[in-house]
Amino acid sequence: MRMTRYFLPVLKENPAEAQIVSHRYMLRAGMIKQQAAGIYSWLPLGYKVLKRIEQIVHEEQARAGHIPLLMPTLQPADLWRESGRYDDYGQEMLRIKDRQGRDMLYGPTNEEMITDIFRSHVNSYKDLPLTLYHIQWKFRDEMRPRFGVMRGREFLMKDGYNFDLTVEDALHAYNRHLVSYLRTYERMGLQAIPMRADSGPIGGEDTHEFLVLAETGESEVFYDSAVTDISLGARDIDYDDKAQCKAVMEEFTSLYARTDETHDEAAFNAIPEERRKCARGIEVGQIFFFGTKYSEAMGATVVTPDGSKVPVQMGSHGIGVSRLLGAIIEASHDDKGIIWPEGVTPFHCGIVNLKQGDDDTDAACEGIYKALQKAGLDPLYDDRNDRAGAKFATMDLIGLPWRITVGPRGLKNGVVELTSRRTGESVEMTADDAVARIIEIYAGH
Ligand code: P5A
Repeated sequence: MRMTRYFLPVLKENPAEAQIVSHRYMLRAGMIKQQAAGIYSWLPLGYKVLKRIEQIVHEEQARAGHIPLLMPTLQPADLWRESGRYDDYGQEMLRIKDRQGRDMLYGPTNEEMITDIFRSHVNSYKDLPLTLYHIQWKFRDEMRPRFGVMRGREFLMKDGYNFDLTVEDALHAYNRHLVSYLRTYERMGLQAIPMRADSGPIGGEDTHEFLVLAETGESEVFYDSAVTDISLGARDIDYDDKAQCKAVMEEFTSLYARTDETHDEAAFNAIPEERRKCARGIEVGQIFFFGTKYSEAMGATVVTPDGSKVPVQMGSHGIGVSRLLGAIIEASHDDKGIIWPEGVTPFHCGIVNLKQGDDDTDAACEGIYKALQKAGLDPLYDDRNDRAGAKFATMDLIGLPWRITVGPRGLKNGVVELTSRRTGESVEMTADDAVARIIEIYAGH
């Protein structure tokens, strides 16, 4: 993309309404525009990152064997009357009447609807196990929408639902989701710690939230610092292997890590004092096992091998897709702007032309731009007729992890400059080498 043709409405001033750094940078980098409290338009740069995050989520869901579908945002109230949640959900639910006077709602989650799909089409154990998911907009009329996309009213969620014959199989689905979520977050450059939590309006006994530690996080968390030393890394996981998924789940959840809702002072105090941590975190996901809560109420049954009929065992699993943009920025920025991890960056590399209109410099930039595109990468070429300082400031603000700077002085010596946004380190090399280096960096992403 050429900057002169793009739509990147960056702001010079800090917007007064933004209290935390991710919100500030998302507004300043022209990623989002607020349309009403907690409701945003996703401008091109923000939309691009949102799509990259969605893509990672889809890839990791596919790896775990989960199947995508798409349910609507608007739901009939009658489904929620069946589960009893229409009355229970309270003011967070946005209730709407259609022209026939029928009660509708903008879905805050989809347990009822997916259970309805299941009961309409599945009735034998032979069709299990089954995990369906979608990435769809949700609406929760939050009392205090704030911090930009962190606590929106309209927000994008990946929500998945498993259907199993036995409790043991459903617990495997729980463990499988836990492992697959760990991998999803790690690919985005995040450490998200599973913590025992409260199940709230979704229900069930077993539930873990995934928390990214950040001072600006809304949740208070208590944990054993040893938990921050564990990562999934490049382990090869067989998602069908129950014992393997259980072992990973146990490895990540046996050390003390809880949100304030389930905090147990006595258990916490049993941890050696120097490892006892009390901090704040951003909840980027949550997994639940609730057994037959919805299937029993809504008559979603399956015939077992011995011919009897039982309600199907279920759980649900959510990732805060739009919230993740905020979480990633909170975890990765400096005083000049965002620093995108390679896995989610909106453009792979920025190209800065220091002397627009100079034939040699223009030609060198064009050459780099086309070579990167030919390699399947997505560069952003700042071809504006602007001062170098202004171009650098924009690149730093929008946070592309790599920048190639091209100017007449370097070209005289046959070199351009390759700069890492994270370290600020610059290295001179030929344009061909810079392109090759960028291609090599992204080969693993
Ligand atoms: C699991 C999937 C559920 O709704 N039902 C379907 C279950 N879980 S949850 O924890 O309530 O939500 C899942 C994730 O969505 C994100 N989230 C939000 N993001 C932005 N703004 C909000 N107001 C908001 N509310 C929830 C969180 O990341 C949460 O973990």
